[in-house]
Amino acid sequence: PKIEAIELHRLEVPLVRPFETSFGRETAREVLLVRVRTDQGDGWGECVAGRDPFYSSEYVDGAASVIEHYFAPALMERPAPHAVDDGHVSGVLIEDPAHSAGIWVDDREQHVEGAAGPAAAGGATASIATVPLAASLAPALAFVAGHRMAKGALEAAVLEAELRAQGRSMGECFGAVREWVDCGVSVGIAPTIEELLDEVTGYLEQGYRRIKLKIKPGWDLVPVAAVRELLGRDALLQVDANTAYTADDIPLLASLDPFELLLIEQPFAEEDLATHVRLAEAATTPVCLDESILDVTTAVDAIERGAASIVNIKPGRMGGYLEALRVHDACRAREVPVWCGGMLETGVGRAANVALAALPGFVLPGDTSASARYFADDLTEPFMLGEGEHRGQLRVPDGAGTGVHVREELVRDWASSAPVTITA
Ligand code: OSB
Ligand code: MG
Repeated sequence: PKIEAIELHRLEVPLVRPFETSFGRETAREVLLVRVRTDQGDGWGECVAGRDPFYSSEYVDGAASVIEHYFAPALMERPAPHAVDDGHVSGVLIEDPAHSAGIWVDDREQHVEGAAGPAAAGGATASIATVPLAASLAPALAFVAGHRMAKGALEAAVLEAELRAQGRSMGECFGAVREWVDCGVSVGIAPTIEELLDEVTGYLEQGYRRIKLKIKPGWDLVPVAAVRELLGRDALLQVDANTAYTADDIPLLASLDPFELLLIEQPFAEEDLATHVRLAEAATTPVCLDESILDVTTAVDAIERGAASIVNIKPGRMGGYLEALRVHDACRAREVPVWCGGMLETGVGRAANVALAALPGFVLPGDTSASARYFADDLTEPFMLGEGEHRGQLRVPDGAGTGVHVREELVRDWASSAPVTITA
């Protein structure tokens, strides 16, 4: 396929309940959707950036801007004006034999198949070769530093268009080994312990197979003790600090050990692997990384240093699903369990996440909750938890592309600004 146009849609979708973390409180999800139009059909991708640069340095305005001013022109065979005028970027416009569109390729050529080392041989990474247009995105966009969430949204849209044209599902492309995936739920910081227990009780009644509590200094030991007591010893319980702690808190965090948590997620700063290593040595609870895992290189480094024994895979944060496949394969080769994280995605992003979570290395329940946990009405067919043996699970979509359809009337109704279209 050849990319003919890229559309950016900005939406504001109200959440059914406010979501509070150590870095802030959200009452609505600011969504950036990318639609890629190709000569063989369209694809949608969802950007996971938040409204504010609090979880990471990326945020929605920045993602929309970098796509409009750098990525879309580069993919549309138009030299990015800034890149050429400043002479900062040593990109070259080439004809890629895999498809008819010219693409920008960075001189500093990055990821290619096999970049993950031995772990990349075979495994899910092998499927990258079947989607050459999507695979051409990361190298074509590498001339821009960072902005992984923006890159990931574009790649997801291109991947969807390419798979729809091939009549293949994301699950099939990624190498899904199951039709249903285990779901957990991420529970925000609550105003009181009583309200926290009410919320958790509701999720248990709905069937969720794992509870994740958001923690921060002052909201850790007491809520963890209360929820562990509610759940009983056998239920899966884990915590996520979103970088709220420092090395001084290692004894406090180690005192969570008796609660037999499945893992503690990202207690320290994104850049600070060393303090995560120290906690891993001081505590029995496994340390899991989220924000620190930018790609397969940082994942392997964190594992080899002993900073993480479990990895949260969020494709959007790693620049896309294809890099997420590399991280999956690298972790699997090292017997490191992974699970699929979430960023309060609508059905567009959720569909692809659920397909990814069906890979063999995803051995822990993900933050792939049902649509109703987030929104009164989803942008796509709603994701609903199964019943009977599928209680607490979501079914992996098997239609072409994401397997779900975007309700375009809602994209219009919920728009927070006019859509932007970049054409060749
Ligand atoms: O750290 O996992 C996180 C939401 C926004 C930003 C960061 C995180 C989260 C979540 C929500 O925990 C997970 C979900 O989508 O249900
Ligand atoms: Mg997290």
